[in-house]
Amino acid sequence: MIFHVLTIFPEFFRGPFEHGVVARAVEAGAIRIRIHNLRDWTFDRHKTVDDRPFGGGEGMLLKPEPIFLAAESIWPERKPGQRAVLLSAQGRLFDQAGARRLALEAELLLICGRYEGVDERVAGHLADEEISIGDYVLSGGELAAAVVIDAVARLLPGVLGNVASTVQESFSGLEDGLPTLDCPQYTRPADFRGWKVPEVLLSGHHEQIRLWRRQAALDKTRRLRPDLLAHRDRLKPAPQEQDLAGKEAES
Ligand code: 4GX
Repeated sequence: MIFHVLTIFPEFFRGPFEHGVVARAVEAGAIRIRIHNLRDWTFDRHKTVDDRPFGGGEGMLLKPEPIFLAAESIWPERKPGQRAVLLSAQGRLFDQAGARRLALEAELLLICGRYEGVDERVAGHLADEEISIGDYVLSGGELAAAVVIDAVARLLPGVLGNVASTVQESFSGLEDGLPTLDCPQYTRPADFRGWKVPEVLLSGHHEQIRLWRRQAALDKTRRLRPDLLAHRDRLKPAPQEQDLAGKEAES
């Protein structure tokens, strides 16, 4: 898979991809990351990428022309499997399902907004979709693009040594086909400052360990991310209603 990034801060991407899984994926040839400087598609003396909003208002917007020219230079004719994504706080929320979906593409172009935003014609007529990595405001799309690349790259064949590790963990762990958080995990020492590892994990009883882990994952999800289970309960209302009916009949 090829990741293209369009940015006014190309230096930003030197750091994040020099280490870890993404760096190894590049070295192994599983992915390519090409950073494109938006100012390369400006033709005035000052390499202007921004301008004031029509109708007035605070701040500056990225102009459409350099962004369209860059995209048309990267992909002279747009083919299936070439997907352009605008990172913005207005976008659809990025999640593990979104990462799995993008991992099916051949090439991604991640367009990083800056300033107060980007001329809306980029979202309307160039980007295939607008993605937000979370409900908070970043100072630019660069960190968001790095997050998307990391989450997508590790799903690609040949990137992670252990394929099973991509299905076991949070948000992919299938509990009735829906995500839960990871179960709590422990390593040595079995007693750290008096805080003991749950006995069952030291027992060697694989079936008991499996049951404990499933319950612990559910408990932790209920405590920290009840929204994930609310989703599950909405999709499977029947047993709950039966339970309630039973309880009402008892009392
Ligand atoms: N997840 N931001 C982008 C400028 C901007 C505004 C509008 C395009 C359209 C963000 C996020 C995020 C702040 C990045 C605004 N670009 N991006 N920037 N949350 O907050 O992705």
